[in-house]
Amino acid sequence: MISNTAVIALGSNLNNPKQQIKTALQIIAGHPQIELLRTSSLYITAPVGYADQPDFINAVCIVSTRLDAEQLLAVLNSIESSFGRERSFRNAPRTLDLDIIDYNGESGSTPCLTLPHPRAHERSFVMRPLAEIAPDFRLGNHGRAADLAERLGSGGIAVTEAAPVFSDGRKQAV
Ligand code: PH2
Ligand code: MG
Ligand code: MG
Repeated sequence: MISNTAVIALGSNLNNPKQQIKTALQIIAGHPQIELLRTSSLYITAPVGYADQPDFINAVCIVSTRLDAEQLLAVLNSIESSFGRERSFRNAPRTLDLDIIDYNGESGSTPCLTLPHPRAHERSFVMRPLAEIAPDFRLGNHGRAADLAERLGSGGIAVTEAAPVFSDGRKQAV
């Protein structure tokens, strides 16, 4: 089987964000062509960019998948839509945001997807959860996740709940 590794960032700040993130992880884990390898804790984070909106819950997961990057993006976009995501304005509050941060360490752009995610390395709400589950992960040419997280600091971000655990007892599953 062709196996690809992707890092996905999850974010929500509307309608019970913790539950949105946990349910999204469950759906990702249950997808026939996606295997959830690792899940970070859930973090509560101050909004970055457009500030006049509720705090976010953020998490990061690492998956193995047979889907190519565009197919994975399509799956994530359809999960977002099923959560009632509406796209009103850039950085608007959202029920669920699923971003591909990295796919096999590839770099490049299509009209829909830029890899690695062009802003992830400057966002502690992505880098801290990623550093928690993969400190040595190298994001593009920006260096190690743990170093990036350290440099960005812990202002406006705190762990609020441990990583969900799968009901069958598998580590890091929902
Ligand atoms: N997502 C954004 C913009 N700002 N701020 C936080 N704390 N968490 C997010 O997930 C987030 C954000 C655009 O996707
Ligand atoms: Mg985003
Ligand atoms: Mg997005």
